[in-house]
Amino acid sequence: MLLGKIGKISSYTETVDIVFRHANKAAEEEREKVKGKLRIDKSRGIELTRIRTVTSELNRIADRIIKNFPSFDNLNMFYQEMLRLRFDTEQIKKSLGALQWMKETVARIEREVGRKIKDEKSFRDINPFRRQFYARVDSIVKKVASDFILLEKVRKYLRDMPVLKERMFTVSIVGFPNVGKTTLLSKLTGSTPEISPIPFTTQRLNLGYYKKLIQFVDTPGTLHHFEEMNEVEKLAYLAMKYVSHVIVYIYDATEPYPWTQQEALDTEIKKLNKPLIYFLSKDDLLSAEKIAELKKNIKGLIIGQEELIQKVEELERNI
Ligand SMILES: Nc1nc2c(ncn2[C@@H]2O[C@H](COP(=O)(O)OP(=O)(O)O)[C@@H](O)[C@H]2O)c(=O)[nH]1
Ligand SMILES: [Mg+2]
Repeated sequence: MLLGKIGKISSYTETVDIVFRHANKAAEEEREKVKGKLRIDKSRGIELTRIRTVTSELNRIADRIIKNFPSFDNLNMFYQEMLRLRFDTEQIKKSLGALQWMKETVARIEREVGRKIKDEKSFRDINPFRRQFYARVDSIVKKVASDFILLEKVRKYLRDMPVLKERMFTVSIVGFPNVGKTTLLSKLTGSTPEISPIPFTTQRLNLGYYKKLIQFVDTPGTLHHFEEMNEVEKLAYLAMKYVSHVIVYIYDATEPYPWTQQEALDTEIKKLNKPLIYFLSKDDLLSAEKIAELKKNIKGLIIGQEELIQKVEELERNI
């Protein structure tokens, strides 16, 4: 879980409305309590309650956001990079800092105005202090209007993110399109892979779980140029780079893509320096001679999913 429990982050105008409404309600309750007191004491009590309520409500709103947002530097690189696909992460930090500034500034002004209200001798002069306070609070919250908007966008993005279990032993299934990656994932992890929706795209990142112990990630696309990948491909690539412990590279000798290209992609994948397992798909379509020849050429080539899962479990125990 990346985000703690934060509901929708309201806009500047909504926030000011909510806060002032709470303050007015608290002031009405206070009005009941101060009945029978001197006019100046009544006025002081009511207005102090009002400005304190504004401050505490803004505190509550800011803290709920600040405390529940993930701390980026502690996030797994997968999530850091994933956020960078959409957002300027430095700006997110600044926006969280802006909320901290907002709450501290309002608290300071509340102390300042509170002192004036306490010192004021004429009840007629108390209301203007409150009006001043409201105007200043409004302009402070307005200064962080764009921060509220950004943080709400980030919140929605994080809420809809695929829940990769970044601490689980993870295997990425990689290879050219149509070599049989998704089929293999389904066979290894049950017929319907657990599917996570990606916001704003129609495509999905396929995740599958073997005995609740091993997470498999299906990697769509050809993984050639990061900039040219669509968002799902990028996520799959980032999962392979930052979350996977092992990569299963699929060779398909029926050649939906030319063999030389499959070898070239293999060379690229090797650069990630992760334990690499070679798997031959569609062996049912190949002659025994062809399979023997491939086994000779590709060291450790695995044929059949039973042998594959054995190998993965062995690595899971040893890594
Ligand atoms: N005969 C045979 N066909 C397979 C095998 N694995 C996948 N296919 C077929 O190859 C095509 C592409 O498979 P798919 O899993 O979608 O490939 P992906 O694009 O790598 O995910 C589909 O028509 C599958 O039915 C296999 O082991 N044997
Ligand atoms: Mg597929």
